[in-house]
Amino acid sequence: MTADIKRYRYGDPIDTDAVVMNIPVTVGDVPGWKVDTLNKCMSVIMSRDLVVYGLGETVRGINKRGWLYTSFNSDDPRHEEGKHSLYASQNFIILDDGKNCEGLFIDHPGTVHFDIGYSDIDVFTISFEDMDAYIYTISGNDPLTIVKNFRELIGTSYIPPRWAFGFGQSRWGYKNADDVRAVADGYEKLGIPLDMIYMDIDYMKDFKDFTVDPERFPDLPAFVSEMRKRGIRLIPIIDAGVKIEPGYDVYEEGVNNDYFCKKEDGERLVAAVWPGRVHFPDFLKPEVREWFGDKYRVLTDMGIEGFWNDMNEPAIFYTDEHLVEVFDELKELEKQELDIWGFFKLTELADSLANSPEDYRRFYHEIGDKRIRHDKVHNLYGFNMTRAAGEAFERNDPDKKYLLFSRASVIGAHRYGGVWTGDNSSWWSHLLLNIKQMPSLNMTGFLFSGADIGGFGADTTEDLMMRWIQFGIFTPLFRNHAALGTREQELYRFKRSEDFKHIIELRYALIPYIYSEFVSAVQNNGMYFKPLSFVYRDDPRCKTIEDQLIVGESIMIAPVYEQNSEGRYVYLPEEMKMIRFRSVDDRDEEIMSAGDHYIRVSFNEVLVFVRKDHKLPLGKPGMHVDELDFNDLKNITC
Ligand code: MIG
Repeated sequence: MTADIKRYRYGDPIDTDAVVMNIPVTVGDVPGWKVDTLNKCMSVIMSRDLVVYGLGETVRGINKRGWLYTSFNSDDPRHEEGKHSLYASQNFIILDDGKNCEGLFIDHPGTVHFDIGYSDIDVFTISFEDMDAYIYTISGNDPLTIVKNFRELIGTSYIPPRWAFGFGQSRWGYKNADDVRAVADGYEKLGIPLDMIYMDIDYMKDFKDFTVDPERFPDLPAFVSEMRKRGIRLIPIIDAGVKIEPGYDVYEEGVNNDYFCKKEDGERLVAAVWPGRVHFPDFLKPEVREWFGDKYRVLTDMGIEGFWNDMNEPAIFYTDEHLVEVFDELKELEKQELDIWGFFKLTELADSLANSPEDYRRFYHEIGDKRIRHDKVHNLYGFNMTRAAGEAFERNDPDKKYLLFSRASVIGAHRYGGVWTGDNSSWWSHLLLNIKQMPSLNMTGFLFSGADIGGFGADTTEDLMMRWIQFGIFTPLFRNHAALGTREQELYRFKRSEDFKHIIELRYALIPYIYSEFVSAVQNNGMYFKPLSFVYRDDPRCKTIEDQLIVGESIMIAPVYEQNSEGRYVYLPEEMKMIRFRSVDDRDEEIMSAGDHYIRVSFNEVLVFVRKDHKLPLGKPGMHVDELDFNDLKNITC
């Protein structure tokens, strides 16, 4: 296999641990690209037919042509198409003109710009702030072979426990055990299956990692087992920053052992995030990972079996230094008579406080005996936080699987956990974005992934939630999550709760298929979600279809993602059997010919298309994954 992968070296690359194979360095430049080390960039002319795939979690489409994407993990909750960066940086791309294709992996932990026909519609330029990188070329006859070869290079993706394929309910704002109980009650009362309830930052004492607020959760171990008896697992959040508070063990140990990131002058960086002033553990150091990873035991000892790692870009609300600068400038402004430009400056100044590029240049990491400025290895931070947890679980509990996923990510992190796509909004466009992000994430090794279903920010509507759930039942990570202050969106709150129940039951009946397809995609370095064009290579129509996906090997889905729509156009690359599900048992089947069809899809219906010569196994639903019978399956064939 290694014959299909070549490695090129530029400058003095930092070891990122993205790859698990040691490929010898080929002397010379990446073939086919014009490399300009002086200007720190490389470019290629794109033919008219060329499609560019990859980049994992970004805005816009499956075909990345026509935009500028920047790899720099960013806590930006407005995932609009004008943005260049989200929380993740997956620098793997596939160039495919239908006949020839090639994969490229840019192994670099700092800022990388992918200008894919933005500055010049025909030119693809990759540029660096520091051109210290290993660049891998991955060959293969088709995109799936390239993905397979690439994934061998980066190592096997994370597999969560089977129960993590159940449905999870989350909301920022469940304040205490009673709030969580009420959620369990709400689902139970209507008989809607549920496996997980997530605990957001409010469970902690003053937002301190590895603490539990004794007033809100007076006896967490007892509460964990109470919920387990009801078939529900609690999944707490862990944030990256450690609160500065004398007497708090995590803070004290971090200070005493020199585990926190420092500034140029050797003082520890002080940033403000949820707990107030915090220090950032230097996760790039193995001993810090070991220490922080072991801390998860505080919660696993109480019976907790899963976590989500947040704020690990790391997100910074402000630093002491930057706050002083901004206040100084504000005072200057106050002295002047405010004109319109002054007014704009005023609002910009306040906005400039969070996640400031200067702050990311203000602190350092220690890698071996080298001190490296944070911005140069920025994208490794979240990876190494998740790795800290993943490695600790394996070290301390090798026979057990934990659920683990992260907000920030980079290639390498896929071996330790999954990802969710962060703070989307309750917008129809973000349902479509979710559909498009999934196959891109899968290419880059992130198979256990999903979005906040129903949307995190803004107020959802019942119909948006319904259509989103109807797509979400196919995503491995299947979680309804919403922001503090937004409309409550637990499924039992809606009027058509019966319809929601039927769709969630359908998910549970599909779990035997979903789980086995997921695991086999991981084991074979394949993709659980594929664009149609990866499967139907000879059908040129498929490369333009981004709102239908192949799920596993057997089925195609065509979700509805527009408000008030009563159906949609679906393109069938070949004859398939369409199943129209209203519930697991209430369904119709119809053979559909290849070609374009307008298909009506009522509010309570999900369409599944079974591919020719494939079968879809369907089980019986249950209230929890542990209750499902994975052997009692009925095959629907085409
Ligand atoms: O600044 O913990 O993306 O899922 O609910 C917001 C509160 C912090 C961001 C996460 C979101 C979570 C929220 N967190």
